[in-house]
Amino acid sequence: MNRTNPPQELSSSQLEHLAHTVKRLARTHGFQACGITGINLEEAGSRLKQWLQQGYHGDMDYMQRHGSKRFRPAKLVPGTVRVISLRMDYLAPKISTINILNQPEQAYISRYALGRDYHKIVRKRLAKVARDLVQLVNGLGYRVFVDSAPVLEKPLAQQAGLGWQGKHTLLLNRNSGSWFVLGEIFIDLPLPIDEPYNKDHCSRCTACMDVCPTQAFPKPYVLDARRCISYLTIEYKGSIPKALRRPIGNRVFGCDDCQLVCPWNRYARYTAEDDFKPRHKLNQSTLVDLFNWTEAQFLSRTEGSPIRRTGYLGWLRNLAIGLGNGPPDNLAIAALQRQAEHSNSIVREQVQWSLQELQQRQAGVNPRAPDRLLQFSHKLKHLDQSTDQ
Ligand code: B12
Ligand code: SF4
Ligand code: SF4
Repeated sequence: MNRTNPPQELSSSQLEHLAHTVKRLARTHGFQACGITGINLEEAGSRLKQWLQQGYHGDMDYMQRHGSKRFRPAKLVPGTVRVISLRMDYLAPKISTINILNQPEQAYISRYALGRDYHKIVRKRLAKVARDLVQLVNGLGYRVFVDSAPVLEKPLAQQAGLGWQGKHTLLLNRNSGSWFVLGEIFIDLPLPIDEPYNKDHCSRCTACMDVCPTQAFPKPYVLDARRCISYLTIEYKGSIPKALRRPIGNRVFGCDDCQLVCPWNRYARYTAEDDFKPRHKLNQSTLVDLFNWTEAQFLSRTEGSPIRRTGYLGWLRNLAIGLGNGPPDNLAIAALQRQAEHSNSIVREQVQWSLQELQQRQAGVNPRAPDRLLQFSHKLKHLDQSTDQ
């Protein structure tokens, strides 16, 4: 915990006033919502343990590495008594989604990853809120987090009143959907806590589960990450299982389908942050264009971007899958052929699989699998109105 001076004794009315000030500071520094909660996460902790026991985390060893620290904030940061949970919206205005997913030669990059890395944006703002708070509370102990440590961010946000965890497991809100990221400030000051959000407005809807291209939900509210395209294209370093390659379609970094179909995202608001706006035309590039990037181009064009996480080899692997799922045109085949002898065995095998898919498709043997999202197209027309395409 960051601390400069001995802690200060405060009356309950001073604490009440400070809680209001925290929310004002959050807005001033670009957050759209902010709530304060305690540190009891035992119920979410036992669900986390069940999830890990099922092996749903796949190769994400970091999800189990820290034991109970993930659901006991005071074990992670001794002295913590409250967590301030904050939300920042990231959806950039005027960018196509469904149009891109429906054009198999285009690359679909999940909406959070088109611009600057949210970890960097949010961390900086959290630090500003905390610094302003320290000016008001002499001796405040605090730590800021944004997906940067073992923290159960969604249950904390639910307890702080920011929304509920939907059947797709993301946190969402009736007035603002789910296109946002979360961050936290752990503090050692007993500020008054907010009401948890105990309602669940999913009701009988199952759109997110029905649309999921890889059928990654074994049951409502539970995700088997090993089948999720986000895990496969971002976190997973190995060879993507053959059975999941066709459903991935042209999603080359992350996936948004479960959010795209969610009715509550009709109420989502666009971000005001320029940093979330697409860089290097990542919202309107073809698979061939991106696959042709050299490693040096990849490194320079993904500087400060979340896409760095997949690495150049992961990038090639993912784009090769997209190409294998696309139209069998000469440009795509030539681009794949140039990498057919790649020194990395995972990329090489993937390229060969994709070439085979395209050759079969050229011969009319292997039509492109229809996307589940098509079944929802009539409901999603609003998404691409007044966009760049
Ligand atoms: C690991 C991880 C992933 C993994 C696993 C996702 C998952 N659902 O766990 C993968 C790589 C697949 C992933 C994907 C994505 N992620 Co992610 N991810 C995380 C991370 C690091 C940890 C999440 C976690 O704790 N998982 C563990 C399991 C146990 O948690 P859970 O699914 O929430 O499980 C709960 C439910 O199953 C619930 N439950 C079980 N049974 C029942 C029954 C009922 C009735 C109820 C109510 C609940 C319930 O209890 C469990 C424990 O709370 C967080 C950051 C963080 N530190 O928290 C970001 C985070 C969740 N990811 C985020 C984002 C944006 C994404 C993507 C949208 C990115 C993309 N576009 O590709 C996708 C969305 C996929 C999806 N549908 O979840 C954001 C979500 C923001 C939001 N609005 O909620 C977070 C919070 C990062 C951030 N700082 O903003 N992610
Ligand atoms: S992100 Fe995509 S693959 Fe993952 S659960 Fe949502 S719809 Fe399924
Ligand atoms: S799509 Fe339906 S079930 Fe899924 S999170 Fe949204 S409201 Fe809930």
